[in-house]
Amino acid sequence: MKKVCVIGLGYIGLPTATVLADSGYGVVGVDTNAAVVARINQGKSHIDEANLAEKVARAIAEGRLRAGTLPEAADVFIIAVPTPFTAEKEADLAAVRSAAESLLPYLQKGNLVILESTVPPRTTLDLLVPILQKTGLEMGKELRVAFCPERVLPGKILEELIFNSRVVGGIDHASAFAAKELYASFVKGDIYLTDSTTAEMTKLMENTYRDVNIALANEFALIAEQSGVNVWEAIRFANNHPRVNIHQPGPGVGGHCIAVDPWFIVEQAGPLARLIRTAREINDGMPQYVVKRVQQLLSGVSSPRVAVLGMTYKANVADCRESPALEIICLLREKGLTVSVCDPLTQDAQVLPLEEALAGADLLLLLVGHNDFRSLDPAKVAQLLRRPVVFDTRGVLEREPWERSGFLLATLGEFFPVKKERSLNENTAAH
Ligand code: SAJ
Repeated sequence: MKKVCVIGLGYIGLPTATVLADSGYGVVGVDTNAAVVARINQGKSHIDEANLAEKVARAIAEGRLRAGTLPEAADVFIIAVPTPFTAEKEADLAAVRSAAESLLPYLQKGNLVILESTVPPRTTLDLLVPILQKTGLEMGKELRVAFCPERVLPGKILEELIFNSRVVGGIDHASAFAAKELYASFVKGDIYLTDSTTAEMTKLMENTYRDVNIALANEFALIAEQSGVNVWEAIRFANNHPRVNIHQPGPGVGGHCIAVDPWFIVEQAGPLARLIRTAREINDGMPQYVVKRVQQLLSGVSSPRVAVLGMTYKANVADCRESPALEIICLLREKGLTVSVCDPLTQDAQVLPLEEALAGADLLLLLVGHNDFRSLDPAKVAQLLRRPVVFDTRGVLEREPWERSGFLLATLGEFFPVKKERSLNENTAAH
């Protein structure tokens, strides 16, 4: 049985360690956070991901997985540590650097080191390999080195780790083949071999493609508002074209991937990455736009209260990292508005039960399209709010039932006649 050491037990590392343990490997998971290590050794998962907790519990109980704060000698080492970006939008590779350094005392001839963290192109060759060369082992020949990006969707990680195809980039053929052998033991999707830099770029291109297309959808939404078009309807019709896939507008792009990875290309390519940079700026501008529309909808209301539905970075996940909802909540409070938040999927301290969050609010602001919010009863909501106004930034609320309950339903990307706002405020005065 081969032994694998997984460095970094976060959203990718822990599921990967668990899937490897389920595939017959002896797995040692390593994390600098001692509390995380202790929790995993108790058979618990600190990551909120479908089916992960029970898999961790079983792998620990059966002795196929254990966690520690230091690496151990093994056949394969996988580095899956965070690679955030700095305030200057440059890749922060400190965790990759220290993870690689931590392996040096344990590396032996014939080992394989795989980097899975998303990194700028050439990081494997220019940062990882020089560190590993301190072992004195000949790179490629004596120590195999590869870059293999993950492409799993949070909420479906364990399924996609197995069924998605993978790109494996070796620093040489032997490294690529060695990495393919590891992934072939659990991946049911296709495995494509290439060099490490192409694999690094492939990952960044996947997420940049998505960010640019989300920016296109957001730009369509702003244009639709000006031109009397319902952007959601137009996107649905356009996407009936066999070769069109317009994405969904929204209040901004969150998560630690799509909002981050394109900057790694911009960092490397500079002035060549004009569209990529502009797309980032469009998406990062959406929170401000939403706040401006909220202020319009609340014009004339004294000491306005906003009830926010959703603070996670996307629908039906519990993760709030880089969530545009958090930025919008902050911006609204900075402008002196009272903001209450409801989100059934996160335990954040500021989250209130639905009724409490809605009580007395002048505007209901839907920022995340959780399933729970799609099935809200407009009549019940109307009884809780002070003004029957809802701003849907995800295009998930059905217009007819909300308007039948007396609501003014404003939707991002739909034409919203200013006169309607005035008439509503006149109504409110009498309300
Ligand atoms: N979003 C929109 N409109 C859309 C799609 C998404 O506004 O049409 C927003 C979401 O609300 C969210 C953000 O973009 O705030 C990112 O959401 P996402 O659905 O792109 O998902 P992530 O970031 O959880 O996962 C992405 C995936 N990449 C691609 O789909 C190309 C996933 O496969 C990657 O593995 C992951 O990034 C990653 O770890 O890189």
